Amino acid sequence: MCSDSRWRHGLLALATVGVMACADAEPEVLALAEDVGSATHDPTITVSDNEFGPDELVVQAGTEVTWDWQGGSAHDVVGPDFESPLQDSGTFTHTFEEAGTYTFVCSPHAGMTGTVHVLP
Ligand SMILES: [Cu+2]
Repeated sequence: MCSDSRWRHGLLALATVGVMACADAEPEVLALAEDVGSATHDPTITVSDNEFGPDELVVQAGTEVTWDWQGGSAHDVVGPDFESPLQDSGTFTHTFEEAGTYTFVCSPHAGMTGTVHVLP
């Protein structure tokens, strides 16, 4: 009886952690907001320890975005339909063909997130 209720409690705790992790860092494509501003002329995002700079970028559809590793630690870039290797130097590129707002994360670092707004 006692062990059965402990087991249930453990399961509930695991489920709660799972939900929180998803809400914090699940890459997704969102509808594009009206007022995201105009497209940048420099579609490059620096990957440093531990943030993306800038962490928000606006581009036209069809633009190739480059992530450029400058930090000393290993990071990756994981979006809804693209994923870089886990690396500590070099670059990664992805071309955004469809309008929308794309969130991306660094999978080892929970607070390391960024957004690309793609204009039609
Ligand atoms: Cu990272």
